[in-house]
Amino acid sequence: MSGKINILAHHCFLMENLMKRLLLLLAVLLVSTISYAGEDAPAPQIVNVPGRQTISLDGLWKTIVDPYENGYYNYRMHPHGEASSYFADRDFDADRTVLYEYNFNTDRNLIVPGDWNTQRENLYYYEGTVWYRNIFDYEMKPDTRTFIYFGAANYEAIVGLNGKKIAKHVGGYTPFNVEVTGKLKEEGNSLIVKVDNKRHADGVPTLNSDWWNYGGLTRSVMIVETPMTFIRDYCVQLKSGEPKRIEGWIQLDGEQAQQDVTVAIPELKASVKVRTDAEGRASFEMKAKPEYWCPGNPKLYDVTITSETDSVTDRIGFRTVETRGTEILLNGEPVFCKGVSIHEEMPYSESGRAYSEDHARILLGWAKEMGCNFVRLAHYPHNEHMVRVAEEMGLMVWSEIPVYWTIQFENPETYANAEAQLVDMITRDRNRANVIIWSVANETPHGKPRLEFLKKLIDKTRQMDPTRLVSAAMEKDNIDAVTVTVKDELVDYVDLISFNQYVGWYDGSTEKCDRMNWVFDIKKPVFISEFGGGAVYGRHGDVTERFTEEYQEDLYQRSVNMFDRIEGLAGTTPWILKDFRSPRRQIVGIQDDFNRKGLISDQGGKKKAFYVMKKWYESK
Ligand code: GCB
Repeated sequence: MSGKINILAHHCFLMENLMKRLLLLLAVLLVSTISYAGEDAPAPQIVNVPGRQTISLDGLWKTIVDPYENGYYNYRMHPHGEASSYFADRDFDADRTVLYEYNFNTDRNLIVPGDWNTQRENLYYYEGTVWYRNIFDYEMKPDTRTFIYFGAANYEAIVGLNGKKIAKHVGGYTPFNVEVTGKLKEEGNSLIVKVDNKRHADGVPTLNSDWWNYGGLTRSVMIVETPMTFIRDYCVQLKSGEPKRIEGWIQLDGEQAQQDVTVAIPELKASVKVRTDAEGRASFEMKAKPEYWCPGNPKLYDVTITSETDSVTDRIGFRTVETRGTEILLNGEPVFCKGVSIHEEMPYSESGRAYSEDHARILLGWAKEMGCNFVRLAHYPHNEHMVRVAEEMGLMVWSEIPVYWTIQFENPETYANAEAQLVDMITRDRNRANVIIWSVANETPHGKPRLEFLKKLIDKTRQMDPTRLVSAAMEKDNIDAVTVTVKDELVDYVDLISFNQYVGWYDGSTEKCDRMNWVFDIKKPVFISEFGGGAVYGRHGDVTERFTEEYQEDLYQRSVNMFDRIEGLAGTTPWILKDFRSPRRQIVGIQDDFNRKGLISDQGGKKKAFYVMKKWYESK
C-alpha cells in the first residue's frame, strides 16, 4: 500500500516538475519573442543608391566594445527589454544618481566605413560585438520616405533608432536598408547598431576560412531619401537572343502603384512608356542599337527611368554573354578571360577592408597593368565601387557568395542565409554589364546534401538572372599520377568547368606542372579559378626555395606553360592580386598573418611572378 502511495506521490512530483519546466520554457519563449518583436527584416533592397538623394552618415561613430554582449543580454542571458538594452542610449552624465553601466559619450570612436580590427591595436584579433552610435540631426521634408542604407556590416547587425530596435540583418558583405520614415526627429537622432562578427558553425561563411573576418560597419552608411512612391528596383538589358532590342522591368515601391513610367536612353534616341500594375511592376521592351560594352570599349549609357513620382538615372552597358562548346562568347565573339582573383583589402600598407573608390581604382589599376580584362572578386560580394569602377575600366567580373569550404549543407537556415546573400548580390549588381559570372560556391566537399544545396542556389540564380553564366570554384581530381580532370557532379549544372588547382605548391613542386595532362570529357569552357604559391616580396633564393620570389616566378612560368596545353581553356584568375590577411598564415618573419600568394605585396611591391603573368596575358 505504502509503495503505491509512494509511486503516486512520485508521479505527482514528476508532473509538477514537468509543468514547471513547460511554464518556464513558455516564459522564456515569450520574453524572447517580445524582445525580438522589433527586429524586423530590413526593407527590400533599393538599387542604384549612388544615383539617389543621400545624406552620408560616415565619419566618427562612438563605440562600445562588448565581448559578453552585456548591452543585449541580462545576467540570465535573456535579452534585455528596450529600456535596459544599450539601444536605450541612456545619458550617463545626465543624472549621476542613476546607475547605468555604459556610456557612449566617451572618446572611444571608430571610423565608418572601416573594419575595427585595423583601427585599434587591441582589436587586432577581436571577434564579437561592438556597439556603434551616431547622433545626427535631420531636416524633415514633406512627402519623403527615408531609409538608412548600410553598404555592409560584418556579420550580424541589429539596428536601433531613438531607443527602439528596428531591424536585423545577417551576412557581412551585402547591403541592406531600413525604413525610418516617420521615425526621425529634427534634432539628436540616436542611431545605434550592434555589430557582431562572431563566427558560427551554421553561418555563411562558417567557422573556418582563409581570410581575416574583419568586423564592423565596413562600408558607407547613409540616409536615402525617396518620394512616397519610388522606383526601388529595375533591370535594363539586351533582350536575350535579340541584341537590337533592350528589355527589362521596373518595380515601384509605395501606395501609388499604378503609374506611367518612361525608360529613356537619350544617346540612343530610344525610349518607351509603360504602365505599372497593382503591384507596382511593369515590363518593357524597345528597339535600340547600342554599341556593345566590352573590355576594349567599356561603353556605358545614361539610362533614365521616370515615373509620375520619381526619376532615377544609371549608367548602363549592354552586351551578351554565353558559352558555345568550350568558348565563352562576349557579344558573340570568343573571349579569353585574362583575370586575377582579388580580396577586398586595401592596397599598400594600410591593410584592412577596402571600401572606397580610390581603393578600387588602385587595386583594379594593378589588374589592368598586369594585362587583365577580368577579375574574380573573391570570396564574397565586394563593395559597389569595385564593380562599378571595374565596369568603367573594362574589366569583366566574377562575383561570388561566401559558400566556402565546409558549411552546413543540411541545415535549412544555412541555406536560407546563403540564398539571401545571393539574392542581395544579384539585386545590387544585375544592371552591371561587366558582371558576367555569378558564382555560388568555393571548394565545397562532394556529397548529396551539398549537391542539393548548390543546385538550389544555381536554380535561384538562373531564375533571377537568366542572362549570365553561373559557376562555382570546384577542385581537380587525379585520374593517375599525371592525368587530371574534374569529376565533381556539379559540372553538369554550371556553365564552366571552373576549378582551383595548386600543382607546384600544395601538390608537389614546380616541375610537376611540366608533367600534368588535363582531360575533360564534357565540352564546356575550362576556367582555372585559382593557382599560385607564396612569396615574400624582396625575399630571394634558389628557384626550389619556398616563399622566395624565384620559386613563385618559376611556379608561374611552369603553370602558364601547362595552361597552354589545356584544350578549351577559357580563362584564369591566379590566386591572388595582393597579399591579404589570414589567421591561418602563422610563420613569423614570413607570413606574419598574411597569405603571401599575392603577385603584389601588402605594401604594394610587385613580385617577379607579376611580370610572368603580364607577359603571358600580353601574348594572349
Ligand atoms: C584556396 C582557397 C583560397 C585560399 C587559397 C590558399 O583554394 O580557395 O581561399 O586562400 O586556396 O592560399 O590556400
